[in-house]
Amino acid sequence: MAPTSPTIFSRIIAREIPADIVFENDRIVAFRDIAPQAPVHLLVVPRTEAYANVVELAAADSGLLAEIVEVANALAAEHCGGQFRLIFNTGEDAGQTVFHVHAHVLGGKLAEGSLG
Ligand code: D5M
Repeated sequence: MAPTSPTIFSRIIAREIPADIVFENDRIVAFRDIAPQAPVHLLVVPRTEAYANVVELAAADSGLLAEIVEVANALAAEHCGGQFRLIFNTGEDAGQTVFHVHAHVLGGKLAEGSLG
């Protein structure tokens, strides 16, 4: 599927669509996933929609990628005791549905049948 602009995440960041936002700063916004796959399931998203996936982000702005990891770690400390799974689905066949790079932060006891 071709990426669309603005992405649904840009619309959340612009407050055009409601979301349960748990963190924001000038570069990053984090909110609860609408379809949680674990007791804690947060999405950490850069405000920019310039990068469709983590490979593009890493190539262009590794500092922003590092900030996403830092925010994920801080949110995991706050929401699920500091232990978490960090997932960047990359490509449609890998399950990516929103082509605006985002990290899934999964914590708590994982659902039966999930990876791991
Ligand atoms: O992950 C995209 C994720 O985005 C998926 O887990 C659902 C979530 N999503 C989609 N729409 C919303 C809204 N409106 N609020 C919160 N979460 C949402 P991917 O890795 O692309 O499959």
